[in-house]
Order: sequence, then C-alpha cells, then structure tokens
Amino acid sequence: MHIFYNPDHAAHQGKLEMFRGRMVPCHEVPQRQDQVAAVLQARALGSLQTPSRFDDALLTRIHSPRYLQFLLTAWQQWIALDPANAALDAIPSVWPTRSFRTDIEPDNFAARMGLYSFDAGTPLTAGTWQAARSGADCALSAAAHLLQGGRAAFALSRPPGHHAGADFFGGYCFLNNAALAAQYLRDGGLERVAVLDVDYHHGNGTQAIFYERADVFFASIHGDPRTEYPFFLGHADERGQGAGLGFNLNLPLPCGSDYARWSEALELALTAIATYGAQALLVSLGVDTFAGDPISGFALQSDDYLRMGERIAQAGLPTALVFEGGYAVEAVGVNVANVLKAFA
Ligand code: Q9C
Ligand code: ZN
Repeated sequence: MHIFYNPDHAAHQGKLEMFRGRMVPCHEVPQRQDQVAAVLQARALGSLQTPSRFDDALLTRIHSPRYLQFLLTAWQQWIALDPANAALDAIPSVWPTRSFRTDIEPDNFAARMGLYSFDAGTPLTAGTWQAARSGADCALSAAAHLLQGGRAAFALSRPPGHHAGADFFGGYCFLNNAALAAQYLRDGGLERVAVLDVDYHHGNGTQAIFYERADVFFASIHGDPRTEYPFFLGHADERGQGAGLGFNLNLPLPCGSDYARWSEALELALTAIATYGAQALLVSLGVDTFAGDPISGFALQSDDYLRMGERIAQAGLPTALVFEGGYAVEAVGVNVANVLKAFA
C-alpha cells in the first residue's frame, strides 16, 4: 500500500470553532494525522511517502479561480486589517443566504469570508493554504499511483476535503481532495470513476461538484441530514440532475446505526457502483462513524473497520482512499489501519 502523508498538515491548526453559542477547541486537530501515521507505521501497513508536487492548474479543474485566489491570500488580508489578528484565527460570521447576490466579490474581508464559506466551525489560520495545498498533492499522488497501474493508495491528507465545494470552505474542509483525485483519474483517461463517501457526514461538496455529471458516480452513507451536519444536503431523493441524473446515491441512516445496519447501505452502494461500471474507486474515508466519536452518532466498533475494508476491497477496483473525518483521536489510527489492512 502506497501511503502519501501531508508533511505540511500541522501548519493548519485552528484554535476554536463556534458551537452552541460559545467557542470550543477545534475537533479537527493535527494529532489526528499523527496518530494515523503512527499506527500505520507500527503495523507496517506501508511506507509513508512525501507526495509529488502537482501543478496549481489542476486545482482549477475543481475549484473556481476566484476562490483559490482568496484562499491563497486570505491570511495576508486578515493580518492587513490589524497586525494583532496574527494571534487569532479568521472565522466567518456573515453569509449571502437566499435573495443575496454572490456574483460581486465584496471589498470587505469578513464579507469575502462569508461568500466563500458555509459555517463558523472552520477557522482559517496562517498555515491553512500551505496545509490544504499539500493535502491536495497527497490525493493527486494517490490518483497518479492508480493511473500508473497501482491497485491501492492511501492519501493521509489533512485538513479533510469532502465538505468543500467548487467555491466554498466549511466542515473543516478547504480543498476537495477526493474530487481533485477523481478528476485527475478522468483527465488521465478513465471514463467512469466512482466516489464512495463513508464519512459520518454527507459529502455535500463532492456531491455538488459532480451533481450534473455522468462520468463520476457519487455514493454516500451518512447520518440523516434532518438531524446531522451538514443538514442542508444529503437526502435520499437527491439523485443527480441533467446529464448526472441517476449518478448520485445518498443513503442516510438514523443515529445509533451499528455495523449490521451500516453494512446494508454499503451493499447497496457497492452494487450501484458495480452496475455503473466504475473503472476506479475513490473512497472518502472518514472514521467518524466510530461509536466513540465525540461529534457523531453511529455505533461502529474498531473491528467493524476490518470488515468494511474487506468488503470495499472485494469490489476489485483500483482504489484510492482519502482521509476525511474521525475525531476520537486515540482510536482514529486503529480504525483507519483496520480499513487499509484489507488492501495491504
Ligand atoms: N461545531 C468532517 O468530518 N460540526 N467534517 C459542527 C460542531 C461540523 C465534520 C458542529 C462537522 C464537520 C470532515
Ligand atoms: Zn465527518
């Protein structure tokens, strides 16, 4: 198993996120990636490799130029407002909801933060761009490995990506690593690519990016958005639009779901992916489905990730797995390693 780890991930280290009227310590912390790296090395599941550097132009295959330009310069804009801002993170607080315009990029920094985001739980820090950029390189390296004939690769990228859309951040995500990797496989000549998103939260960014396309099938198993983040997308009746109709599959599950229940949804997703005729598989691998996860509501146990990995490997497709969520820091390494074991 080729494992591409983000050497710059710790440059992104948010302090606080908004939660129920107060600022609480961020859940998405550098220790998550360090913990996964430590367990993968201890269990000899593959060598950790520095990703290759890919051209910036690949980012515009998924993200809008004005969004990328904003992310690249946002920290400088933030401290230009006041040098004392260097001790704080930048957090959005105002958004263009229904009836507002999004075509004009405001001159005001707080307004630009709102234009390019959808929640107040995703602080932007001094090293966010550097970390997210190298995280994207991990996902692209994993995709490149498949194009070179590799059977499986893991992108140990941080920050995560699946909530980020073409022109917005949120849900701890800035660049959509899985979408960038899927597009790279398409541009490399594969005609049908599938993304299987097993993170606890619906991959709203990935869904939106590919919603009107038939060349990338998106399937997601997640907490029901009626009660679970990101709330405003991820329902079962979202099946794609236009040319993409029929190429989006959402499998929301109730809180408390255990692996017996979860694995029924996995069967449906993998059957749909096989019927689609995918030539390669991207897995958005969040392990926040774990029973001990502090912000999620499923009941998977660490051993269940062994069965999850076995079943996904049985699809028999070249597979790039991309790290997403998972916030029980002491268990995140074992849970990821258990999935990867089946591919190693
Ligand atoms: N402030 C991923 O798993 N939680 N993102 C909002 C606490 C946001 C999760 C409630 C959860 C985002 C990649
Ligand atoms: Zn998640």
